[in-house]
Amino acid sequence: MKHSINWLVVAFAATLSMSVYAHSDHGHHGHHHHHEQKISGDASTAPPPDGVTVDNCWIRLLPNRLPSAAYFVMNNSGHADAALVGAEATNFGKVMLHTHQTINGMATMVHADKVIVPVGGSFEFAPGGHHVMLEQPKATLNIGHTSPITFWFEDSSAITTDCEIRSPASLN
Ligand SMILES: [Cu+2]
Repeated sequence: MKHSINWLVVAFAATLSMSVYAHSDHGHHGHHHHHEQKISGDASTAPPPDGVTVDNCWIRLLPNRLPSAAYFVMNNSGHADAALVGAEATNFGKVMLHTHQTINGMATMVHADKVIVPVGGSFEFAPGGHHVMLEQPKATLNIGHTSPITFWFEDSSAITTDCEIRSPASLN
């Protein structure tokens, strides 16, 4: 009996990881080295988003090529809601908008397809919630230095912000 119970656990875990994977892969374009998000165009020529600023951006840098995460507050003083659909970073090979979700009682990270920054309001990416997941570092990053992140919006506008690199123990 113990054997069959173990199989149940394995099957359950497999189902979970598949559903998480399916969710996180939504909108992805396969495993190109490009970004798995609805990013289009060249950030250096893209227009800036109307009235959107990114404030207090920082990166919690983890050692040993573990995924790092970026946090910030996005403010929208423009004329319409802003729809953030992706991010990219020159110093990381893989960048994704993530949030935390509890699926069948298990806290997990899932890809966030779109984040609305309401007009006249703001949206905070913070530890425990939304974050920009930064994987596959391409350079040696040093605490106290900055690293740029480009944020892409649904209307193909983009904004690039320097984010301060902080230690793994940082909470804000
Ligand atoms: Cu994540």
